[in-house]
Amino acid sequence: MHTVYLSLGTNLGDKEANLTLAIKEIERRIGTIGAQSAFISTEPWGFVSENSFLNAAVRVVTALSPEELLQETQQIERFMGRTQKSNGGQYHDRVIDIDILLYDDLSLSTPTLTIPHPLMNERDFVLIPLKEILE
Ligand code: PH2
Ligand code: MG
Ligand code: MG
Repeated sequence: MHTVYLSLGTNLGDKEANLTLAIKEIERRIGTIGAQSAFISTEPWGFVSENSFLNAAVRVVTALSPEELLQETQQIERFMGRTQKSNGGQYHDRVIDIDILLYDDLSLSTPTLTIPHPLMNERDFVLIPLKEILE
C-alpha cells in the first residue's frame, strides 16, 4: 500500500460542498483517508479572478499506481463537472482541482505526471494544509 498526499481546490459554486464531495469520491475510488486538513480560504494565485478559493489537503492510503491515481483524480474532476484544464500555466476558475503532491518518497517525471508536485513549495495554499497533516 502507498501513502499519498493530495491537494484540493475549488473557486466556483458551493465550495465547501465541492471539497466534501471530492473527498467522499477519493474515499470511494482511491483509498482510505488517513487525515484531512481544515478548509482554508485563499486568494487566486497565478491568475486574476474575482472568485476566491477554498483549499484543503488529504492523506490517503491507496493500492493504486501513480498513473492509476492520476486517472482516478481526473475522473473525479470530470464527474464533478470540470471542463477546462490548466494549460501552460494558464489557470481557470474550476469546480474542483485535485493534484498529486507526494506518493511515498517517490520521484517521478513523465509527460503527464511529475511527483512531487513541481510547484508545491511555491504555494502557501498547498503548503499550509499539507503541513497540518504531514507525518
Ligand atoms: N490552483 C491553481 C492556480 N491558483 N490559487 C489558489 N488560491 N488555490 C488553488 O488551488 C489554485 C490557485 C492551479 O491549479
Ligand atoms: Mg492545481
Ligand atoms: Mg490540477
